[in-house]
Amino acid sequence: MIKVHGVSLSPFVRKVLLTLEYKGIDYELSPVFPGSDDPEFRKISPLGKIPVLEHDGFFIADSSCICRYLDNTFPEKSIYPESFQDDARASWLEEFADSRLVEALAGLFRQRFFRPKFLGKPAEEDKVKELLEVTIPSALDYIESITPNEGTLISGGVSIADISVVTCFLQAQYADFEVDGKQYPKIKRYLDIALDTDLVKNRLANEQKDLAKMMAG
Ligand SMILES: N[C@@H](CCC(=O)N[C@@H](CS)C(=O)NCC(=O)O)C(=O)O
Repeated sequence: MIKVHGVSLSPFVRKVLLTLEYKGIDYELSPVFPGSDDPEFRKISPLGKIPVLEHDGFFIADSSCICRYLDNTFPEKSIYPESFQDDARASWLEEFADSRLVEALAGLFRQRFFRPKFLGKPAEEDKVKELLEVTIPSALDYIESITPNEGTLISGGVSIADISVVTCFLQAQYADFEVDGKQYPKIKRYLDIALDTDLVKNRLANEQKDLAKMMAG
């Protein structure tokens, strides 16, 4: 049995859920909030971060470690390219997404969605300005430069690079962020296709249900 400890509104949890759903693996989501100091959670997540994967009594933290473990354990529909160079490039884009793109797009989510909805505080406008004028353009300039005119980020099919990058843009949707197609035509084309897949549409529909539950209780 597979259990994911975390909440689906986290970009890193979403990355794992998209991987499971893409590969058609059944799982259960066990809600744990980021930074939980529950001692049982700290045993399985020494850094206190979500997600953590549980598989038949085996526990592993960190979305990158989890996705690699899942792909090794369930090799059907692999999300890691076969060639060593493509695999390295996919891992690099995963790393860029998990660091710089998360900082930019989840940063906006935090300001415009998380603070007002969950903390009852307004966005910090100086931070929003910095995100919109500096952090996000710098991250998107790079993503635009590596996005192909057609197909997936690494040619040959969906990879961990696509899953990691797309989860960040989904995060930004909660902050009403839209990619400017004039400035970033390749990202726009790529996202229009990704967002129209059943994989992404079903994920977002499930997030809405999770969000409604969270807001209710
Ligand atoms: N490198 C980790 C990062 C996970 C992460 O930063 N998760 C955030 C939630 S989006 C978290 O749990 N933060 C709580 C904290 O840092 O205390 C991964 O890929 O899983």
